[in-house]
Amino acid sequence: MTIIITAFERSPDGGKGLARDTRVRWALEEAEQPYGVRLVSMAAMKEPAHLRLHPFGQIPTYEEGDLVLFETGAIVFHIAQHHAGLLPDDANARARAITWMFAALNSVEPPILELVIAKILEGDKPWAQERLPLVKDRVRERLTQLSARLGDAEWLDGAFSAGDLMMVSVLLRLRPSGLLDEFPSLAAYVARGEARPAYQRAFAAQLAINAA
Ligand code: GTB
Repeated sequence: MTIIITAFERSPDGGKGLARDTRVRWALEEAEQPYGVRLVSMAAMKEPAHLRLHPFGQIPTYEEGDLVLFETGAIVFHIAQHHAGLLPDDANARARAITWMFAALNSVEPPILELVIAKILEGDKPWAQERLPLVKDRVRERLTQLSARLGDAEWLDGAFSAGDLMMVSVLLRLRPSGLLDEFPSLAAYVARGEARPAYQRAFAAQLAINAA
């Protein structure tokens, strides 16, 4: 069954791969699943046709026959559950990999999003300069904890999994801030993720649309 995802007609990042369709593309590439992409404008995302797929009027969405999904966590989990390559067979290792997916989305991404909001949406507020260091320190706290757990390992728990895919995707959003470089082991971890052929294909596919 053909898989169709949605992505920005033109991503505001100009092809840096930071929009969330990249993590879905990456999962599909790791799982060796072909997919099509329907590009949507910011206006079309808020129209009834797209709202039927995504209640919050966002990208990405995922369609596979009668199945319609939104939320990248659910989409990547669905792909990982149904195809080899993203979750270990051993039940406990699988549960731990899923735990890392949730950790990426629920414990690491929120402070990173706070930073993005503080810089981009609130940067001109009179209190912004006072708040920014506090927000950055909350990101640093999570990165300190994460790098302590990663240690010298290549991936978070044994072989590369959907947990790493999600964590690397979340950490990539930090790159423009320079904060990632304060944590060399995490910067190297992200670079290992980016070096994977599946990520390279996913990145190139979104770049082809956004750099045109
Ligand atoms: N929790 C949802 C998920 O994980 O799927 C969040 C989905 C989401 O935030 N989608 C964004 C969106 O559709 C695109 S990815 N925004 C439009 C809207 O809400 O109206 C977020 C994003 C946007 C832009 C950049 N960038 O330019 O660097 C990076 C990430």
